[in-house]
Amino acid sequence: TAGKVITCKAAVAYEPNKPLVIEDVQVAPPQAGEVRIKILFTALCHTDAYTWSGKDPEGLFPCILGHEAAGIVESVGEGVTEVQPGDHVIPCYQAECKECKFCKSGKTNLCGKVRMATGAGIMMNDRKSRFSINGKPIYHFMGTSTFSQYTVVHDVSVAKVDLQAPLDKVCLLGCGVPTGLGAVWNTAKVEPGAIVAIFGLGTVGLAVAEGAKSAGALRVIGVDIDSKKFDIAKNFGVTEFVNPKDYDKPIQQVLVDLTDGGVDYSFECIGNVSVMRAALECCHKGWGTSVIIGVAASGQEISTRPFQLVTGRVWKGTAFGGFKSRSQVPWLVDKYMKKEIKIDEYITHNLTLGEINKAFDLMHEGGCLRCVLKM
Ligand code: NAD
Ligand code: AHE
Ligand code: ZN
Repeated sequence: TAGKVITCKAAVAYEPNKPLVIEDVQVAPPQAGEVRIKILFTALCHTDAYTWSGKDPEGLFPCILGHEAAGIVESVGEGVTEVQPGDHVIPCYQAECKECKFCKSGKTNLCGKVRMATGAGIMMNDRKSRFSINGKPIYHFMGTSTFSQYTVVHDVSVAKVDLQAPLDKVCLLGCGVPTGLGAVWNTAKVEPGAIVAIFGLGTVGLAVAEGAKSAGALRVIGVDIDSKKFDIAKNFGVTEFVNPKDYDKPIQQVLVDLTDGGVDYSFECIGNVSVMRAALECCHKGWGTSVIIGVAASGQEISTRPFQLVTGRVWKGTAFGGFKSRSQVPWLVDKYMKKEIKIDEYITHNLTLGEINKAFDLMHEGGCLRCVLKM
């Protein structure tokens, strides 16, 4: 198949919120610096639903969504040296070129090399899409587009992983689990004995809990409006639960009262700007740090009294938990293989690509953490 167009099934988002359509899609061969991957398993992340909703300023239609997946390299374009056909890989929406100003800074995991293209739904080389249906281009998404049996990505966006690793599990290391763990380990750097609050107990929030537990946090307070999340959250390290619906006072006040002045670290894992404010304001005066993980809709803005920062609270954010993707995703895979981090426990449902709309329904119903689709 190398060098030839491949026709395969993909879920196409034609318009915001309109059900995805399983189509025969033509996938062009990879050009210089590109890799074509046979995707075997993909999960759904809340961010896919966000872009599909039409609220993502970078959301382009028609497109192929999906960014939490694993597969096998089918072919590579000219000049690609770090992977070859047959390699098992995880596509990484956050690239790592190791050469740009960002990669060399030692201060961030963001990479500048292909970010413009991945935000514009095209490939760097010729600014075109590799996906089409009967000659009509379909946009890429986040440089990954994993809701397709084959996809083309930039070589700087591919992490090569252990051949023994089960791809139906490690696909989750493409986004949600590393994001939560890394927010704790890399961004907040939670220390033993800390008091942590987590807003939103989906996969990202539960991975924050797992990270906090492993960092030695003393109290891990989970906040969610869906009481069904509470039972499962215990298994991930959440020690106390708070449902904002049970209180008349603002949730930040509830947490300050519960913790003798506020938490040491808080994490917003929802994408709701008023919760982001609450997450900052429940932090302890003088040092409390709040990390924004959730992605908020276009036009939404955060606010608080500057006095909150003047008096020592710190507001931060994180993308992919601060992990350098190509360098560290293989390390996370190894940690999973050594049973040092969970993955299986986040997978509550398994469906097929053809059932993708049902998978999105499950995500919105609650009771679902990650749903893995077999391609
Ligand atoms: P999810 O939908 O599985 O989980 C969200 C949880 O928040 C649910 O349990 C829901 O009940 C709860 N919730 C909703 N509104 C709430 C409220 N007002 N108060 C308390 N709880 C509330 O989502 P997920 O896949 O875990 O993703 C979480 C967020 O993180 C999303 O915004 C997603 O886009 C974002 N995200 C960011 C990154 C990053 O790199 N920054 C990576 C992955 C996901
Ligand atoms: N196009 C969106 C950006 C959303 C966003 O912030 N994405 C996160 C990853 S979410 C994964 O589930 C991220 O990594 N951001 C850094 C980057 O380079 O995009 C919008 O809202 O504009
Ligand atoms: Zn994601």
